[in-house]
Amino acid sequence: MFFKFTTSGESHGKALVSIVEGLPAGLPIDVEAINHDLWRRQQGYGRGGRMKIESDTIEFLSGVRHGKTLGSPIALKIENRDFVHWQEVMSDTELEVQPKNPRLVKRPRPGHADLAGGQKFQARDLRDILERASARETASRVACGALAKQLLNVFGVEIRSHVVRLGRISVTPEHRSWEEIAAISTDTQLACADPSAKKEMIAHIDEAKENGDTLGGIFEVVAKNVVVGLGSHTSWYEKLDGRIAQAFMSIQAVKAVEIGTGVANAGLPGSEVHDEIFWSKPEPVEADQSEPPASAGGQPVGTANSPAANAAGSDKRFVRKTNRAGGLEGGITNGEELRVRGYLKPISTLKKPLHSVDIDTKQDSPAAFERSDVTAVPAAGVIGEAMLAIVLANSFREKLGGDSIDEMSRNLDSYQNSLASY
Ligand code: EPS
Repeated sequence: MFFKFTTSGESHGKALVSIVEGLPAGLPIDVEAINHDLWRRQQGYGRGGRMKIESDTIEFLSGVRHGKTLGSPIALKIENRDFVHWQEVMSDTELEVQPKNPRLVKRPRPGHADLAGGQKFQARDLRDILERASARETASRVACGALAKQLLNVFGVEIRSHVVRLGRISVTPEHRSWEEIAAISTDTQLACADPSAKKEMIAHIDEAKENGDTLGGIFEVVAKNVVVGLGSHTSWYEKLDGRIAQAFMSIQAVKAVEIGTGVANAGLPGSEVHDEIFWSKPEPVEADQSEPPASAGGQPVGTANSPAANAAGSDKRFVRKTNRAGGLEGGITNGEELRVRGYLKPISTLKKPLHSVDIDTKQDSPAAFERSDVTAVPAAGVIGEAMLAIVLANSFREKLGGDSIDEMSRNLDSYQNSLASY
């Protein structure tokens, strides 16, 4: 059984509902941890007024009993508190009397799904499109991702994220070690490893808000202690980098994905890109290894190969001194930290609207504006963690099978024993 999830729900509808399939039986569920991730997603600096209304928490409808998974599909619900203000506009039954303010959307926002979706689905009220295209849906992803994280935690996998760039402000140096990223409080409104860049980012967001504008940026998600051998080189659809890219690109506003130092690697010779392999004792990772040697353009290795990669009876193992590949070679995890970056375009709802056209009158008109966020980059880090967790949980299920968490753990032990004698 693979780890699968699906979400349903409109931004201002009654609730977001998700179904998660493929968690083994007997996994203890920590509801507080799920709600904490939902809270983190909502805190992101630059969110609009909506976040003052919502306070996301989950309710399990099925699949969990006495605090543990049953191995059956899990249904969970997150209420939209804002729905009380939208009951007529979002009514699921036909209205006999139209609301005083039907909040019809006729002026598509450039960059949003409004126009292309309206044309495709023949919607004369673009609200039919935007309600589902909205990033409100990512609350569901974070809840499902938090469940995936709880499976991964059993196998020692940890996932964290941080903001690398916000608009024109970048963290310097951009590469940050696991220790630096893990030291960032999970309660922060903007997870940034560089306090002075963080200050500038906040000022930049305030300035964009003042100007009625929006900002994009880059977030990085890092997974540590990922076993060697998830994903496969054998078929295009099994390559884990491809699956991660799809998962990240599906996050609203993400327009590019980078694995390791993939973007810079395209401009360097192979001798400065590929992570050389050694057979030796793993070197202790020093916190100040965050700055890669400029000439090599490489990243220091955050963690050595999984302990399972030890040869039997030896404390030597395959090691790499750099991790420019971001933990993936040939679409297979190689035991190094998984490092994935998502690049977001600025949010497409601008308070100072861009030029658009009324879909009925065809007259020039400013694009629609209701209420919006200035930036979603800090929140996107939390969503990226969830998407990476979901992809990895699926890979663990593929690799290890098993109906219960105990059976999965036994299967991992057996696989690690085979790695140890390699
Ligand atoms: C969104 C617009 C804003 C965001 C919303 C996504 O909502 P509203 O139009 O109700 O103010 O706050 O994000 C969320 C509600 C959320 O939970 O992330 C959009 O148009 O995509």
